[in-house]
Amino acid sequence: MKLYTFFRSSASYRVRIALNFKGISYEQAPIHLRRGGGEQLMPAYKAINPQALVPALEDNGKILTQSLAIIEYLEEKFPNPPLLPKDPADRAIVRSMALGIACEVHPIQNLRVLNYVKATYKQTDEQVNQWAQHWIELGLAALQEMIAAQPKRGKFCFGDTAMLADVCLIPQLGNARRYGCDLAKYPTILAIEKNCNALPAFADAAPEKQPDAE
Ligand SMILES: N[C@@H](CCC(=O)N[C@@H](CS)C(=O)NCC(=O)O)C(=O)O
Repeated sequence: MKLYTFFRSSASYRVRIALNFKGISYEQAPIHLRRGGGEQLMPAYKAINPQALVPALEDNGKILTQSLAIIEYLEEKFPNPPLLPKDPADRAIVRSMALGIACEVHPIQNLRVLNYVKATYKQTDEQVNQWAQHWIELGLAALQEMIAAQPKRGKFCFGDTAMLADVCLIPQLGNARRYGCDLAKYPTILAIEKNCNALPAFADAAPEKQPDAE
């Protein structure tokens, strides 16, 4: 498999965790999101992913895009170890936590959205950071409440095994720090982060460990 990725991209980071978690070996094709105005916008990459976003995964000649679609593909093809619980209601809870980050938080603090807000509405870097912080903190607060409220409370977002929600949470925390969020408000989440990063699948997927890290 070949992963089109950028070390600092949190959506790519999700897929790197999932690949490691399932013990799948893969090669990396780095796409630099800033160099030359952004390699994701160049025709060579848009031919791979017309959405001009990383990640994309190439497997057996097929190109897959959108990190959660890719991870669900990996889950179906390589069910063990699982990233979703067995019970349908539990699966829905874990997916809801994951989507709370991937659909509600991440897209509105993404590079192209922040660039647009900054340029079109003449915002300063500080104002743009405040925008990102606002949405990230709203999402993390909601997630922390969801984690605390469910009876299967354990070492991870849902029980004692890392799952899809954790795969989305850990990369989002990197973005939270980059935009200056105060993470001390989320002790449950910080404890989960520690437990996740003790696992090689998570630790090896960290941005600073990637071949294209700067
Ligand atoms: N929903 C997409 C999000 C992908 C995404 O936003 N990727 C970012 C990096 S984390 C990107 O490529 N940004 C490029 C840009 O904003 O121009 C997914 O989960 O794959």
